[in-house]
Amino acid sequence: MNKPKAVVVIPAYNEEKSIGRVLEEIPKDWIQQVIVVDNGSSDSTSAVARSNGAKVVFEPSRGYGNACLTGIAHLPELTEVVVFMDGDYSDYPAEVRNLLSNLWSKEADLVIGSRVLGLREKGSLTFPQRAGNWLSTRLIKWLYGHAYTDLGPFRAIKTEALSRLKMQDRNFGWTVEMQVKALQHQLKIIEVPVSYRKRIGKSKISHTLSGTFKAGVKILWTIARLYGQGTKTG
Ligand SMILES: Nc1nc2c(ncn2[C@@H]2O[C@H](COP(=O)(O)OP(=O)(O)OP(=O)(O)O)[C@@H](O)[C@H]2O)c(=O)[nH]1
Ligand SMILES: [Mg+2]
Repeated sequence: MNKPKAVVVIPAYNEEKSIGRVLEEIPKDWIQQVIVVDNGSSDSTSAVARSNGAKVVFEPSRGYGNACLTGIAHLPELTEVVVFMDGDYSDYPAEVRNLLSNLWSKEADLVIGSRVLGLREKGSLTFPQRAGNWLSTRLIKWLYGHAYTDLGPFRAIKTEALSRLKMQDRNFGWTVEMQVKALQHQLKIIEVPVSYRKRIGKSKISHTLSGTFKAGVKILWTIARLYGQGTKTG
């Protein structure tokens, strides 16, 4: 099959224990380059990433969205597809093949890796995460008529479509911003099941009470805000 020129962007904050394994397992025949965005780590994330063949760029301002924005600012010219995945080894890097082959063969603009449709290690998605996903995707269905099953981080999007979305969110609202804007821009969207497991290293967001709460509020607020903007601008 004809393959797109695809680049992986991995936001990483203190992931020295996991990032090497993530990079090792990314299928080289599908990916032109891996960009690890070191989000101000105090450990050896960047050294480990570099020694595993990634290009490392730095984003000192913390926040998942900030790291993704910096990653896409460093895409090589002519990149056709950008893949996002986490650096904590929760996603299965080899499944990037499935994301890309579906995106390409179905001529989609955006492929969401759905952890809800895939195989999950017990405890890898917490109850508040599942409830938050359910609530957010229901709200999106109600507002836009499109049924997502997940807001997972593992996804692939055509570069040209991504630039039309003019992404802005600097932290937890990034994934939902992309999905809502994709609907507002009438992108062709598909989902494929992806597997998910417990992260390597200490949980920073989803297994902490304050992280879960902040992320949940930000996600719901982002859906409401984007809907408001969309109705104003038509
Ligand atoms: N928490 C956090 N993660 C960041 C930041 N910048 C980049 N990341 C990376 O973003 C990805 C997702 O963050 P995670 O901490 O795994 O978030 P999560 O999956 O919701 O929760 P846990 O895996 O339980 O910590 C990881 O690769 C992080 O290293 C940041 O400012 N904060
Ligand atoms: Mg994680």
